[in-house]
Amino acid sequence: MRRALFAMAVLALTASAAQAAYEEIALKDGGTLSGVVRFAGTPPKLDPLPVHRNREVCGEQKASEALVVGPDRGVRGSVVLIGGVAKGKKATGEALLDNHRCLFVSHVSALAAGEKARVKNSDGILHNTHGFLGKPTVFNLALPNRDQFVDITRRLTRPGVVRVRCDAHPHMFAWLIVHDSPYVAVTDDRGAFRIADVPPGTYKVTMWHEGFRPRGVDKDGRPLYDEPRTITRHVTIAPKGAATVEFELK
Ligand SMILES: [Cu+2]
Repeated sequence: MRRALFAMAVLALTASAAQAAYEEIALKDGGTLSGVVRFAGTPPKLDPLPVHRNREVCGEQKASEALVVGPDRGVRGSVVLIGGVAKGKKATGEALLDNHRCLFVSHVSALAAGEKARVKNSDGILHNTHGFLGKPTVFNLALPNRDQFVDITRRLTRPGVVRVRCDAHPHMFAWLIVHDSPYVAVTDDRGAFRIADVPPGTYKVTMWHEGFRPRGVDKDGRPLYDEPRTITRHVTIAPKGAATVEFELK
């Protein structure tokens, strides 16, 4: 009897998780969360990444984008996610992952699950854009032609961190952070971000940044870094209020 009850409870949990899809509503009193991610201490100097193929187009080497520290120690490419927003604004953005001069532009993108996402090749050489959600592949796209687009919206229906690489060029890698709501942003060159139209409430806010301490290379010559890191805060956003939060990356 107890086991049967337990099984039913598990089923109920699974069902409620499946039904807890994000709901778009009209917001009247949404607030704003803004802030900055700064590097604490002296940032490590990252070695440039050697280019192994298509040097005539790509050049000899590319700067690593695993850690980019700008003015006032602002960190570019950190992701800030507001957790637990079940109802809120409509996702209106579009993620474009461009293979541009043998780099992924942008190196870090964030979007809501189901929001439009496309991969582009701006170069006249073959790139192969390969995305992994954990171990499994979520997309694997050979893009031989210049100005070729592939829509990957339907490959990104589950929240999570998608690691992207180019199978043709070991120096090329990027990140797509897929969130369960549109309340997510990537920091700019100054380390700043802004998320608007947040329903009033208290939220768990998470800062994510890819690993940047070098850990050598794999057998294909891909650069390895340590694990991504996260910092979590609780933030209250008042009706039509403006909350701020700062994160320190070390
Ligand atoms: Cu490539």
